[in-house]
Amino acid sequence: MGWDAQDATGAARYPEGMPIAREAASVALDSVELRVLHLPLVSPFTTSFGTETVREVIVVRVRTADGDGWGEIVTQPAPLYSSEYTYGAWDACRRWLIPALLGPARVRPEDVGTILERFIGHRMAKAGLEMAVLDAALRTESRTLSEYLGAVTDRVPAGVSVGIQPSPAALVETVAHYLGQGYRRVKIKIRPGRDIADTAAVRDAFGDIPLQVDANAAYTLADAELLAALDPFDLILIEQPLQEDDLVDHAALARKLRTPVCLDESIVSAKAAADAIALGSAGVINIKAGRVGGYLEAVRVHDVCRSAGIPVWCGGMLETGIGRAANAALAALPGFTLVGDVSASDRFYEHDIVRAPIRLTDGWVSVPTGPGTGAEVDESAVDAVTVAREVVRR
Ligand code: SMG
Ligand code: MG
Repeated sequence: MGWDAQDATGAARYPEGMPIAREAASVALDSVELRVLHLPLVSPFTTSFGTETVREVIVVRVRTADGDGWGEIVTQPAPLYSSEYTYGAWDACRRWLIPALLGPARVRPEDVGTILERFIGHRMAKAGLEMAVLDAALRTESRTLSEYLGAVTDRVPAGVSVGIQPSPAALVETVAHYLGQGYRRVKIKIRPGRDIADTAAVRDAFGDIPLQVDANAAYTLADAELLAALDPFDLILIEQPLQEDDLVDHAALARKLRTPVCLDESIVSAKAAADAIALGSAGVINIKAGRVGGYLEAVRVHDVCRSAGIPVWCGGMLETGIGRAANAALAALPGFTLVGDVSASDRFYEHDIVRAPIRLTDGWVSVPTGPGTGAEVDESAVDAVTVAREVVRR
């Protein structure tokens, strides 16, 4: 199954996919291991929340009677992107979520969400646990995550998310570096004071490249006029200009802008996506499995958007090779008609924790073909960056 060429907006068209029955094997969980990793970034990543130089992330390993599965909890160290944060997720997992999962004799990946439903929130934690169970279950069936989720293509175009740089000139230099590597769409981070001039600098330097901006909730509706000044730059979209819970204000803002408004932080579930669409708060939606509580809910968000005619793209949370492989599979679903933040591992990491890190081929990323997520974890690489470890047993 191939891809059509991108159109001028950076969108890519997919062939129609056949719906699949989504049911995987059940597994008998013996234990769940959590590790906090500190993975150094190749360069600092600055957003409207601040700067990170090390990716602090949790990896999950489930041990089952039939083999292991790995997942990733994409929280940040501090509750800035969302209310979740590393050691909050850690505590929720060890105290509540993992004991609940270890209750039944066997679990199917499709049961994880239901088992954990009574615990409010903690979506990234739930997503990482579900991913590990899904990985283990699909491996027992020698099945790929992409086939299970309903992928319709074997490669996805790569987009890069570029953090705020010391100056617009430095931003142009950084963007040139990524374009040189073949990235097919550029997203730049903006915040008040680093918006119009940065966008203008990139547009002036590179002409009509597919370009979009991400504000990470740094503005209010009072900034509508300022944000309308981005309209002349022909951006694909502006991502999450206002606060997470500002659906009504986003709808008001969308009416004032020519640039499509895309929601990221606000879309925490398929229901939230349906609400945002009904309110007119989003013309585009960014799908991140962690933010919505797992890859299964991510597919439900995709399905809601697809039937409403709302284009989606796959977001990123600086994933390790585990989540990066899973994202490549998700991004191969038919509704993902815009280029996502699906990048090569070396965009963030010199040493990933998997044996075959995701890489770029002519600006594309291959959808993994191995069983489960397709990521083969390099345990010694994991050991080298582990700063905390706990095993919760049945
Ligand atoms: O994984 O390529 C990536 C990062 C993409 O910009 C990215 N993510 O809001 O979309 C977003 C940010 C969240 C990162 S946590 C500050
Ligand atoms: Mg975002």
